[in-house]
Amino acid sequence: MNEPSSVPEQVDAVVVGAGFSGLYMLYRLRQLGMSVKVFDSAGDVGGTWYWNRYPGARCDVPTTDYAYSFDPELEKAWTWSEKYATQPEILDYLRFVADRYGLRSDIEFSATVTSARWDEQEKRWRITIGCGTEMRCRYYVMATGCLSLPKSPDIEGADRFAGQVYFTSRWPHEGADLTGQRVAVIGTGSSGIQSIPLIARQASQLTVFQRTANFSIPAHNGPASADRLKQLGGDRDGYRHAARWSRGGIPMEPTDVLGVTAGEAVRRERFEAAWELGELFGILNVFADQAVDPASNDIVAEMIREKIRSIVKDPETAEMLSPKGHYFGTKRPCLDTGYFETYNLPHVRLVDLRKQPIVSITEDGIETADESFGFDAIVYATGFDAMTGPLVAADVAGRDGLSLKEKWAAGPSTYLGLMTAGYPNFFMLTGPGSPSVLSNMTVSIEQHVDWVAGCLKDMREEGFETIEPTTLAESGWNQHVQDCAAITLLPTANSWYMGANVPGKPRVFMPYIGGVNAYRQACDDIVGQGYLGFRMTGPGGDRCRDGVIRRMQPDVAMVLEFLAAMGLPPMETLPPADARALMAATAATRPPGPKVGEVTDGAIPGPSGDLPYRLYRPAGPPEGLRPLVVYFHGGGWVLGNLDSDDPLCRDLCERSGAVVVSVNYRHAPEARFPAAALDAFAAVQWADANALELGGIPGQLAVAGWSAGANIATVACQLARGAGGPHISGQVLICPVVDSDMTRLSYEENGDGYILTTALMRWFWDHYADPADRSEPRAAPLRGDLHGLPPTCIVAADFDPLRDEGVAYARALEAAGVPVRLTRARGHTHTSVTMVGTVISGAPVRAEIAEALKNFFPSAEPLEHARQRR
Ligand code: N01
Repeated sequence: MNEPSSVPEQVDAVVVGAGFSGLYMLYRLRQLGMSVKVFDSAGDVGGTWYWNRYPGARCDVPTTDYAYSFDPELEKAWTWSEKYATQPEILDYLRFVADRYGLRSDIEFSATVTSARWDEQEKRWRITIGCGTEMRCRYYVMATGCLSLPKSPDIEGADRFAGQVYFTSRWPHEGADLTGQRVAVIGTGSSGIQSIPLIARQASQLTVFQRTANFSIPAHNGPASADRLKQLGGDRDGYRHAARWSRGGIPMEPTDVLGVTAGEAVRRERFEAAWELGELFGILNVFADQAVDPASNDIVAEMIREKIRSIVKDPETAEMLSPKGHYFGTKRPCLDTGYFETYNLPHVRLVDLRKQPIVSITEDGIETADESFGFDAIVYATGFDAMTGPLVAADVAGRDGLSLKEKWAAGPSTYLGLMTAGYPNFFMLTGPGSPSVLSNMTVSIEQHVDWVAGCLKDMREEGFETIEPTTLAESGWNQHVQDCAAITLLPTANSWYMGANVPGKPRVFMPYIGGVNAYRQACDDIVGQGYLGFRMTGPGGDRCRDGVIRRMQPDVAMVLEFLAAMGLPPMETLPPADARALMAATAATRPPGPKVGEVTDGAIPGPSGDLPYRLYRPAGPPEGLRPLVVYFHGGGWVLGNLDSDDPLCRDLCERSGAVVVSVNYRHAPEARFPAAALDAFAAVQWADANALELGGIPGQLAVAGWSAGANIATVACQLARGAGGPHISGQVLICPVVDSDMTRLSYEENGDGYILTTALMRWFWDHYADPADRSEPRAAPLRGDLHGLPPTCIVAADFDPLRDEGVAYARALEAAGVPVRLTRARGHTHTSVTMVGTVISGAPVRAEIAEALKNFFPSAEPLEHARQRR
């Protein structure tokens, strides 16, 4: 592997980029004894800090944390002067690092890599630099950064302007003297917000063209935080370790205070503390639910708007500067120094492009729909083609000649943001699908570089020459990245995270939002499992450990972790009364579920005494008749009651628009098989007979249930079919128990660790039915005659021991001619789909259930019509 570096056209590794990531990659590859060549189109090291020299450019992560941590001696040798260092100081730091480790000798500056092609014969990359110099390498690393390709100014007439034109991302090295000039700034992202106060100091007139008002908080710059310095000084290793295993790459305890339930005083106190602290991760951590719950998010957003109104004197300007239309944190918030105050200066004006869009840039200024402006200089602070831009721009072609641009035409596809299938030995540092821009970049960079270096070392030791992810592993990771984003509000914004700032770019959430800690764990787990999801080849043979590293929905995994940490006793070790009490205690702490029009309790005459029921009527005119759904709660025939499934019933009612009647039935072991099933049938008969009184449309009756409740729901359908009525329009069976056979594969795969366990299921059966009765169709409806049953919606969850019997029931019903909709609750457990308000990823499944319910019924009949039919 270690070929002599005197052969210039062939090295072990080529790295593109000499910023934070490229420099450290070079350092680590050299440690492995590899020959390396780094190319950068810039004239010096620095990456983003080489180019972004606009006035006011600073980091937005405290510099104590925004630095390398790989060498304690380096940390001792460098002292930052401010809490947020300026661009010149950060650039000095990177120069200092390059010199300290003698890195420059392997870096070629002002050299742009124009193409990279994988040569399958040679198992090497052919790299073209500039106009034609060629180079070969075994490993090709793009350390090109996430925000390095400026977005072209997509504004009509941009090339016509005769005055000075500046881009914040390509600011002249000699600086720009704007003294006494009439200046326009277009764009109010971080670059605009940092530069506007300083440009205002020079310009005679400054006009800011704002398309989207942005959230910004004061940086309160000054000396580095004494508290942080003390922590670092006291226990550097502990501090850096905590950063590596934190959510964002900075040691910080995530709050568990919920915005929606906190009192006004707590809300205010937490917000003011974050405002005073002046750190992005602080303001993003005011409430635990602000990134997922619109109501909580709005509390923070409104408090920021209040601050803006208190700073900006002109109410109209203050209103224009107050962000609306996107949730706080869904576009990257900014840290500023006197940004909003700048608009109090008499020579500064804000133009709202939502009200008067730019029509064209002209020779001497800017024309909007309402006005013509004359300028001496225009500053574009219009952002970047983020994350994918620099990667696809580099003309990378993989094994089959397919360019990365073509492969990613519908959005980036990576394994861990590190590699992509079809491109062997091609590594991206902080690529799409990794925490990157959502984290402290330096921590994420070090983790990526260390992972790549570790991987190359392992390959060498095991005799492999190439590595590449499998398509299965890659699509699994892409799915996980999207699942993590989908439970947050972030995909709702037109942000550069979504590619929404570049016209025509696919709308895909690109960074990994699951956290630096979760991501690091996934990377470590992959290595621990023999490079799961990677194919390695070499002279000694091939090795492929195919698979998906994270299949569970992220919020489901969090709930499981939370429950495991509580250390509750397994239900099956308790007497039923204690198990019921435990279930009631945990249910008391969960969110209540959505509001519905009306909730009333009543009693049904059952076969041996009254059965309590709770009726949920959707919002709307009280006299309107609705389809009726009789619902049975879960709990293994032993546990549960009207309260246990209350949030789920509210959710079903609200989503489907049906009247839901939740019926409590007799429980085992006090009332064993077939008591629960007979109660269910009696309840359905009663509901049918009393439909009008319940607000239901006669003849439009469905049943639904979860787990054992789904068992008795479908048994009731079988009994109704056998008895010739009542007519049931459809059945919804959520993770149903339909068989007593516990040998299916899903029991083997999911029988332990996902709340409903094999042991618990056995406990349920033992309480409910004698072994001799368990194959009876009223206990195991899969074994019954399924002909003539109503249209069915079955939910089968991936991590449920009952998954396969649910699927088997769906297949058997289909074979019997019953229309079936099988909904796979991907990444869910037996219980998680029902956790309304806690497990956000369950919402799309419940939406599907509601859709199925609606489809069971013909469109609602007018009231009079229904009454006549009765
Ligand atoms: O770019 P941006 P940026 N007509 O995309 C507007 C990092 N960073 O360079 O929001 C009119 O955020 C655009 O409007 P809209 C940081 O991660 C860090 O400021 O698309 N306006 C927006 O207002 C940051 O998030 C620091 O409606 C147009 C602005 O231009 C990322 O880099 C400092 C337009 C672009 O904002 C990017 O920040 C600087 C058009 N045609 C940057 N096109 C630190 O503090 C775009 N806009 C470390």
